[in-house]
Amino acid sequence: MTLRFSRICVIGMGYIGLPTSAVFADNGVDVVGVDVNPDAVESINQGKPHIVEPELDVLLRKVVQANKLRATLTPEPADAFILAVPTPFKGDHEPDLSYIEAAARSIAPVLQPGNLVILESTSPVGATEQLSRWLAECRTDLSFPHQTGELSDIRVAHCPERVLPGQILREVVQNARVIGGVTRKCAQAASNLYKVFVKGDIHLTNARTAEMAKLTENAFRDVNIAFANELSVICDKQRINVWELIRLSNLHPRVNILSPGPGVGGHCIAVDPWFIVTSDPVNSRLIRTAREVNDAKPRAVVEKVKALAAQLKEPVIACLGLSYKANVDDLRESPAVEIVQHLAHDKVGELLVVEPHINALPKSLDGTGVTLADFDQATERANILLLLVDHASFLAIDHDVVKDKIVVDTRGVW
Ligand code: SAJ
Repeated sequence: MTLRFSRICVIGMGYIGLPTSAVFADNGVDVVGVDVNPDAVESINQGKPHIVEPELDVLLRKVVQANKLRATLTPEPADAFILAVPTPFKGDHEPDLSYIEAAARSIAPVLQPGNLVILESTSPVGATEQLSRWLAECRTDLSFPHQTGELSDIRVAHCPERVLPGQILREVVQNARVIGGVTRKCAQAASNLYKVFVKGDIHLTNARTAEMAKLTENAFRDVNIAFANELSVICDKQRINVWELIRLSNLHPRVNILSPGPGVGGHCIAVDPWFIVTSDPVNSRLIRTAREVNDAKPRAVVEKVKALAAQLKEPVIACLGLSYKANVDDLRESPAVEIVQHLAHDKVGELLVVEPHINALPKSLDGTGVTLADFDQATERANILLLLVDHASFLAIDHDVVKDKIVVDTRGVW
């Protein structure tokens, strides 16, 4: 059975679901975008993204005006369904699959024989098969690949996204994709769908390998950043400039150390390695330790600032950047937010936050006495400049302005 995809339904209009929907729509597919948030649905239907991602506004306006993309609160029948919902972890770092389960139960009533269901959300090993089981529970009249293999009415596959926030529209098209099917035909069907716009190579495997591949990529990065962060703490104690050290060490042809920072943030690298650790705690010692090293880094920055502030009569600290990395508005799991929270809690001094990508401080900083300031105002008033995010607008600082200030540059860019 060769599937033709003229209409798809995407569940979850977030950082992945919305750009993916817009790109499908731009390539001629009719897309129904589903989200539980009525404000997001309304905004999308007006052609306005409710998230910040370069060039998404122009593309969304185009496909909404062309009637190729429409958002709604409930799933509708389609040739294929893509689930792009969050997979956070719970208090004990166990993955929370409740959003996937809810999405599965919401599409089950509209499934028809021949449909393809794809899980895009980063997921622990086994989640795609579990998705197939949840769908089967709701639709006993249909057969699913974990039951009847290649003969199933419905195909189920995992196709993890690998795009870099800030570069999503380019990477979603250009990156290679790993597609894992519950069966081979499931993988092939998913591959046919993504070929609508993906220019990178598409590699087929089974669902478990595809799930693990995605977790492995982010755990690899986490472990390597942890190495850099650990070095930065050691070097501080040894009075060695870690940035110079890394630059020199990286001259070796087989050494490539990443950059230390204030910690690791975002909803991917700081989260996904835990899906490996909780699935096999005994054998994942290195991956767990890397998480712990990176999670400890914000506290190390706070202690450094506290020691410097203690030498001043009236410390005024300009905290530059709140997002989890440069040139995005995303504050999720941001080490910069955590550092500002600790500084406020420990009453280290007056705190002025500069974050050009937001208009109001996040709720987590409510009632802390922290104020949002503009760059010139904050850098002029402060006696300590704490660079937390290497936003492009912070890089070209006038060195005369900072020369009699105490500078803590967590990104090594000044
Ligand atoms: N960071 C450092 N030092 C470095 C590199 C990064 O401290 O040398 C920090 C960043 O400041 C940030 C965090 O790590 O706080 C993560 O940033 P990132 O740009 O490395 O990655 P993300 O989280 O924006 O996106 C990652 C990407 N995965 C990999 O590069 C392996 C992306 O391709 C994935 O699609 C995404 O996770 C995801 O959705 O899983």
